[in-house]
Amino acid sequence: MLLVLFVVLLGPRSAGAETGHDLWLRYQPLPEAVRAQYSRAIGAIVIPLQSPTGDAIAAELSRGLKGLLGREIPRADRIESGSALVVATSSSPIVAALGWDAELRAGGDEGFVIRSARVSGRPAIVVASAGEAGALYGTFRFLRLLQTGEPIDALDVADRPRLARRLLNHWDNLDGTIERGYAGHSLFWPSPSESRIVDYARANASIGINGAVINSVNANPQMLTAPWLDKAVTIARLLRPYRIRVYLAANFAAPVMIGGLKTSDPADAAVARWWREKADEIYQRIPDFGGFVVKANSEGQPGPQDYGRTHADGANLLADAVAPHGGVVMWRAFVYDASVDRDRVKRAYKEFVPLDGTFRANVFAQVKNGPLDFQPREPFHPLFGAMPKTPLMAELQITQEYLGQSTHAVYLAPMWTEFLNADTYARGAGSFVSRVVDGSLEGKRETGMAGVANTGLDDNWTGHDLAQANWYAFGRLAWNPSLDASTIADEWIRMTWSADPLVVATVRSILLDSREAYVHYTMPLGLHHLIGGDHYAPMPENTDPRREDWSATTYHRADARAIGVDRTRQGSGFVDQYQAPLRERWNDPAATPDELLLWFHRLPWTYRMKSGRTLWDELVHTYTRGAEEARGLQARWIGLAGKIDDERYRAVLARFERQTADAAAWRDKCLGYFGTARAAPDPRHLLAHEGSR
Ligand code: GCW
Repeated sequence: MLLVLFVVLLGPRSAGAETGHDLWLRYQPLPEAVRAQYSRAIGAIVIPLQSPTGDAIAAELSRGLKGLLGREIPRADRIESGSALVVATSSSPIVAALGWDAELRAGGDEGFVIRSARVSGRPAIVVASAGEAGALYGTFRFLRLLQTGEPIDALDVADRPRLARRLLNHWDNLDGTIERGYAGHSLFWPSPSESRIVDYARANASIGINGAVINSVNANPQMLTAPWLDKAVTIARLLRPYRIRVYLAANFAAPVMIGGLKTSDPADAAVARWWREKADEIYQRIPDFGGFVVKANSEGQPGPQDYGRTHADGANLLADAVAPHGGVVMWRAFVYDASVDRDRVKRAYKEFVPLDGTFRANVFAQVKNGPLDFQPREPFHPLFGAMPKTPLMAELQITQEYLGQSTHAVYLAPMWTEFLNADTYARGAGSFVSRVVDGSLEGKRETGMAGVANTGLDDNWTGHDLAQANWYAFGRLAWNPSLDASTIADEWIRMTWSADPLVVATVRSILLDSREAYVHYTMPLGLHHLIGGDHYAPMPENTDPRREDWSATTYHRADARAIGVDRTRQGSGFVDQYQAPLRERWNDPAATPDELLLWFHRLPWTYRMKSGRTLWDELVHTYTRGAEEARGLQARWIGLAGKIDDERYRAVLARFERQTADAAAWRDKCLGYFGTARAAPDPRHLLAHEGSR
């Protein structure tokens, strides 16, 4: 095990204003003693790779080492004197001579080793991989070791990604706006911001992201026309050296909307031909194109059901078009057609489980972590473990649509690890979501995770400086879904803020407590969707005239007697979409954990909680506690004054001020509303709920 060297940067950094642009790749000078030690070990750099990725590796090392060590490290063709850093693939004679071939082959093109070794009789640190992608990832890992002050004298690191496709999904519209984006306009549209895209690629490569869907799933069909594909070609060219493939969101009605056909029916031969030719055209321009993501028959988007066909018919149509080129289709399971079931959270399972086994091999079902929609807390989506024959790509949301957007500090890794570590019991105890996603549960090779990006053209990329941690954490978990939230936080803090133990401990505690605090002051005890159209402010009274399932009242049903949704066998029966013993556990309020209580149960205000309090008192207690916790996060941040750069300190403080005020507003609004519902029933209100049960 490596011992962490304590690298204490004394005081805030003085040179240059901190915009947050550099993310976790700041490469600030290390303390003198550490610098001297590292410099001795890295006398020269040898990179026998003549390729765009080799150039990217060289550029990153030069930038990183110059920043961290304060000097240029010379590039050499071979090791002549002193000690060197070698970054190479199996095809290099240096690596061949080391005899690591079998091991590197087993690690695959994206795996790597970083090892202290002797090359030509001289000491060296060798970053080696079977492929260039692995050499790139190994380089960033090596830089991280330096950034976080690890000793490098007896290195023996080997790693490889557990998931094959690690993607960002950008909900970027072609006019440059971003759906649910809170950090400025798109990096890609209406025209690619080239230098930003290179920095974006560097940041992604540093955490192992290897694909990007560059347009919104609410897909503009124009994306598939020549002028927009030309721009995609440019974007692909910028991302390629960093081993990031471009994927596109496709509009299912494209054959009609841009192809001049009369139908988009998947059973129509002309439609199939149109998609094949479209795929051929895309691959001709973007040979490493990854494939399509499709949102079909969901929230008004067109899809195969418009023609009486199934989701599988639709997915297979596109899958056949990209299959000859090695592409995939990610068919989203975010469907909630009201005619399928009264309870929205049951609908995707009812539509997709019967289709298991009918999708082509290159189709993923892309499934959100929870069955509703990226709420602050949901049980895991019951599709995980329920479609053993279909690769499932987990979709997480990095952008904080329902979690305070770019105003509230909410570190999402604890929420994601809660999801990944959930036991589906699909093949008995230990059938964790992470094992569904990494393919090990069902022996699947097609694996992946998609994160809805929180990036935009804001200087600091993510609006809130602390939201950069969510981008970072997503990449790390897509690489290894077993990592824990605290380890990821530590890495990120050391690289992004400071290695000062006080800063690390304080920021870590803020991050780790933030999500639960958010749940407490917004939607505690399993409450969900207490919002209106902005998905930000509390709106428990929201009754959306367009759709019952867009209302808040549908999801809490508070009246004089009770609150919550009955999803037990007496209610909507949603519990039975889970395996035993979860279905029994969640069918029984006494066995259901407090955090999910009102998700599964409708309970009287006088219900006795595990704490001994009544349900109403517990709600008051939790909202009050949440608002205090928000103030506490702010107070901890204030303790960092003078310890970190002023620019980011102030920018984050301003957001904490708003967060604290918002948390109090959530508490007051929700307790006021529920208190009124409890005290003074509105008969119309009651009737509406009876009717919807
Ligand atoms: O969370 C909801 C969002 C929509 C989004 C949709 C989806 C892209 O409010 O903005 O549309 O989910 O995931 O398709």
